[in-house]
Amino acid sequence: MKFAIISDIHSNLEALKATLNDISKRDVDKIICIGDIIAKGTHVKECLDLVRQHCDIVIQGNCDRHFSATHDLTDPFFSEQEKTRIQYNQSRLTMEDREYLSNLPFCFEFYMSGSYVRLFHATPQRDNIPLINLDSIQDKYNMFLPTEKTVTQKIADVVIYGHIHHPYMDRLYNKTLINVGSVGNSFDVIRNDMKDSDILETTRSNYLIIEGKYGSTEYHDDITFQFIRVPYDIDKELKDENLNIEKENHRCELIQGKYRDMSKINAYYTKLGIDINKI
Ligand SMILES: [Mn+2]
Repeated sequence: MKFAIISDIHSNLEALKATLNDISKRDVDKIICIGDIIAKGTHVKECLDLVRQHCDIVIQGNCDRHFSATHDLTDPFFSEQEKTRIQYNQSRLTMEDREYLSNLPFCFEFYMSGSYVRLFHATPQRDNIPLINLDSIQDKYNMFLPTEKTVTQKIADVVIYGHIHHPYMDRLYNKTLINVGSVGNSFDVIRNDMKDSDILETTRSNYLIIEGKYGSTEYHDDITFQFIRVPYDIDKELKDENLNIEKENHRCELIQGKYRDMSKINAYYTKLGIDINKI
């Protein structure tokens, strides 16, 4: 069995089409989306429709939950920018779309070639955490532990998640931690003009293929993890940008691979005693 795992499409239609086209050439049995179909980009409804058409399993991301929910926009908690983001996304969706997004599951789990694999959007506790990639060993270990939101109370052997928008694989305590990266909003937070490579090393679409014996609790068969990067037409995606109220931030992320709110990232690392501009 071969599963393609996609995440963080963020209303980027060209990226999603290029990714689905690449998947279609690889003899994949199922496509699993692990969240954040909408928000940020222009093509909200188009991306949701394509995901619903092509994906066999869809997990809820923080943006799917937040932008499909009904909010009291007179609450001073919402900034003008946040109100506009919510209104833009909801203006592109039907009530049925919003119900679909708000009822998506939190987690999906299965055995594959002996390994217990758990998929969720960000962490087993919640779908939203700061965008970090220098977590402590303890933070990483916690990613494998069950919570009241996981399907079973097993400790996972393999965890596959999204949310941070850049792919990586790590190993600890015989376990494997994988981030699939983002289809439509790939960026890196560790940046330095003197050290950075070509930006296309970052800004292409990212997804993962996992292949092995589905449902098998025995270590008799091989298991494969394959990271794939797909180029897509960024200029074409940005052509309809006049519709999008977040266009400056959005262009910066898609073209330069830079997260829109670096002050949030800087504040997070400062608390850990790390000056992100000096690493
Ligand atoms: Mn996201």
